[in-house]
Amino acid sequence: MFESISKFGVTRRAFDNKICALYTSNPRDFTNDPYKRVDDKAFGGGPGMVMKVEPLELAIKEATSQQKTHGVVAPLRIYLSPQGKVVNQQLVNELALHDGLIFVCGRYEGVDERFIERNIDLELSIGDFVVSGGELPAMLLIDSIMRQLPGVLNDKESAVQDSFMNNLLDYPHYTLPREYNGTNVPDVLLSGNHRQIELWRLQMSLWRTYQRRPDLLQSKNMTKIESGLLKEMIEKHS
Ligand code: 9WO
Repeated sequence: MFESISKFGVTRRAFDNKICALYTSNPRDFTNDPYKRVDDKAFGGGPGMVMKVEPLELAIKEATSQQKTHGVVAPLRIYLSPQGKVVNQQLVNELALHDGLIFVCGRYEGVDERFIERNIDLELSIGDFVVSGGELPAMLLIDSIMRQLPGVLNDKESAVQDSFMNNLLDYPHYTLPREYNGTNVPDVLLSGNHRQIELWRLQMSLWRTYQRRPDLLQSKNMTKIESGLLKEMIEKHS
């Protein structure tokens, strides 16, 4: 599964340029029974199986020593689960400052709680929904974190990233053809007036955020220009 981020796109470029490295450890390689069991029935009964402590602990120990060989003394150990703190861009930016991260990806109904208590620094969720395992949430998080590492995005890509990261939703985008099925591209985008285009894009970001994610605006200190642009849109639509 993890090859999908090491073999394509921006993340592949980062790995190829050795900006960061990705290693995987499989708990099944650390089992000591003939059936290589990583899970067992839940005490107390109920549906689903629970991942055993020991294979996970041996796997995280191997991952920790792997990081030590690269000079990472104390990697931050993250467990992905619906019970974790929901991730946002600010937390992604903070995680990108760590020398090394270990992502523990559960399966089945979850992992033995004693493993989490003994080995996990941070339990994280990517949203209030359940998927089949922690791998896809981990890859999503790794992608978002890697985009914050110096040298991963080129100037154009990071400009887009920065504009989106000012706690506003993105503005609408258009490309050829100019006219499609009777619908046109907004005139301002064809004007060549870069200042007007910049203001229009900011106003669209503010208006979209106001309409779709007013919660984001709560935590944003708007400038006089931003407040004026939003006020103009609210009055226009009221
Ligand atoms: C499976 C299951 C089966 C029967 C009854 C209850 C059950 N709960 C689960 C379950 O929550 N499985 C999780 C699968 C256990 C931890 C790893 N898995 C997971 C992680 N699903 N969704 C996530 C996840 C991680 C981060 N952000 C959002 C979701």
